[in-house]
Amino acid sequence: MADQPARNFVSYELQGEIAHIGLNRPEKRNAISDSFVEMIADAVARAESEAKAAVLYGHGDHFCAGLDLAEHVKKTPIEGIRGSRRWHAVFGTIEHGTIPWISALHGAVVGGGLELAASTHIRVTERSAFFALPEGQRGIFVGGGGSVRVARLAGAARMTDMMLTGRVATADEAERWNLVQYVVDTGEARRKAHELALAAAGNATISNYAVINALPRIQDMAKEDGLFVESFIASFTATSPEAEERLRAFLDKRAARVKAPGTAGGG
Ligand code: 1HE
Repeated sequence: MADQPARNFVSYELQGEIAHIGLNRPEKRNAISDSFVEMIADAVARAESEAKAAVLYGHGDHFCAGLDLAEHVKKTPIEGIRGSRRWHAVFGTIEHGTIPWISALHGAVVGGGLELAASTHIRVTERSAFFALPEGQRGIFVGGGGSVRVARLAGAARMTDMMLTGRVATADEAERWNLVQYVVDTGEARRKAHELALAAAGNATISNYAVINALPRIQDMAKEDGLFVESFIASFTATSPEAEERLRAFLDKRAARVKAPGTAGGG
């Protein structure tokens, strides 16, 4: 193994109801090795069990430099498949778990780092960040879900450009390409991600579950199937005890109103 599994490459902190999970191998730019993937899996499981939302960020100057290339020089084909499928499984627990995940991006968001960010539900980036898929330059292909998740965010044409030409996107380009939803100043991503996580944590748990699990699946369905499934989920959530209380609170004028952006309490 190219890394020392004895050290934990993932920091974990619970701030109230929000878990903060930090990729913590800055000396290798948070490159993800086999043991690192397992540490991410453990942190995700812990956040799922005790938090209402989670923030994912990188320690040091970069979010993540992707796959640990040192470990992959001499892998056999079947070992490569096992590794890729393990990334799929672990990133899938983020994407299709029970709590919303917000990633706070800065520096390099590259290769598997972008694939990891794409498995979170909302991406916040600092202006300094840069986004790339240098797999072609390394003689490999995406293996952490990028051909599905990154392509669905940015579109296959943009991903093809990034992979064929090595194009490196700025934060503003990443926002235009739908790779990220928020661009903030340097040093601000984690704070903004926490603010968004708090907002999401304030929703009904069942609504959040429906958003993160039903919405992507409905996207994959034919239109009529999607509408059919939507009705069941809408009815299931609306008839839950939590919905009854929240609907009652609105009608009794105990719940916050939607405010226009720029007004007190608005976005
Ligand atoms: C690494 C890795 C890594 C850095 N695997 N060791 N990813 C890439 O092709 C990106 C490769 N990395 C870079 O382009 C640069 O390192 C960065 C732009 C991210 C950062 O640059 P910089 O100047 O801050 O750092 P550095 O000097 O290049 O690297 C510092 C150390 O980290 C150095 O090790 P050292 O022992 O010489 O100190 C680097 O070798 C090491 N390092 N990145 C291993 N990725 C599931 S499929 C996903 C497929 C992919 O992710 S492909 C994309 C891989």
